[in-house]
Amino acid sequence: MSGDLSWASAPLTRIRAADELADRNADLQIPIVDLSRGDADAALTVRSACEKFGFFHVAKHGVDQDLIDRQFAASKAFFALPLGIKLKLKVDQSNRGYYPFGMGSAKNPFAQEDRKEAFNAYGFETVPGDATPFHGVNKWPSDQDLPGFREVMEEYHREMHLVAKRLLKLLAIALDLPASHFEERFSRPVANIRAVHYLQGQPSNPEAGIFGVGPHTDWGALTILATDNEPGLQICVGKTWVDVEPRPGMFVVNLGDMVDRWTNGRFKSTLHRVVNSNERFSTPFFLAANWDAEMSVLPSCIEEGDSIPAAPPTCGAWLTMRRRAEYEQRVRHLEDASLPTTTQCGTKALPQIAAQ
Ligand SMILES: O=C(O)CCC(=O)C(=O)O
Ligand SMILES: [Fe+2]
Repeated sequence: MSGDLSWASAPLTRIRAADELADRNADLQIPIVDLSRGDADAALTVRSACEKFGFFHVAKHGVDQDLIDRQFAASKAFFALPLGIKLKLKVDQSNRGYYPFGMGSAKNPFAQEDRKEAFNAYGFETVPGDATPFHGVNKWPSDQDLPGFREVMEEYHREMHLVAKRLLKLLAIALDLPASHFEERFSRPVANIRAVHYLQGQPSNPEAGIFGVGPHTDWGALTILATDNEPGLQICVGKTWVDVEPRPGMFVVNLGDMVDRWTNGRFKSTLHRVVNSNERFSTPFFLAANWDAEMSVLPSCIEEGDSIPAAPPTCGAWLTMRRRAEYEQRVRHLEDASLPTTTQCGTKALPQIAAQ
């Protein structure tokens, strides 16, 4: 990786916007985008949701409830496997396979380990042994260990990718761009599903820095989340953590850092976390752009006086930087117990990445 990395530590404009939101005492209901409506209509709700919250629910998305149920059944069956079988699939630099409980939080270096276990699979694979971060081949349990798991997860990934394409179209329209604007930079996206299991008997305790998932922003472009309707997800609005109430049959969508950067902070990547009391299952689908897509700011989102970095990184460099920076920050926290154990709502989430 080379180039000017100072770009990555530019201050986030979303913090200023979040404060303004608190001052206006805004309505805290996260909007619902109905995908059965026409593009122009749906895009209007997308626009206001992305400007205010960076989060929205998606209704009438066209994905069969039966597939969602089968996905959760498969995910529960996977986590119920003996640990020895799951550990045969332990994640490596390709980010594919099984994250054991207590392995560490990839996203939140401040909190203690997330109280979860997870399984990751990507839609696009390369070759075994590809040393590029986030590249490689998926790690599936054998048919003997868990018949049918791979098929359901692959089907679910394909469906999520279709929903994501529709959302990218709505995002483009919401930004007054041609509907196909984002197609090129998402022709071979870095896209994964992650089945997550928040364990029974491991409740969160925010004061002690203990979370299902610690406060973080997502690194990619957008995330489509299905849950088992057990509450837990909270988002930071102004200086307050706000519960995202489960809405059966709907997905929760949030924007990641890439869209925040492309839109110069107009569309937000919002700090969120999971504070759960009970066992919980969720499956986010994370969509980032093509590995070599540029993270340059959309010209229509640049206002006079904005300082726009000259050398934005590629999507791949960005993902790699985020992972490395948070790993390094975690090491610093392990070495220095006096550092804060969690990110406060309303403070900056992105780790600083030194220019080199
Ligand atoms: O499980 C959830 O509700 C959200 C998980 C999440 O934010 C993440 O994995 O990035
Ligand atoms: Fe997240």
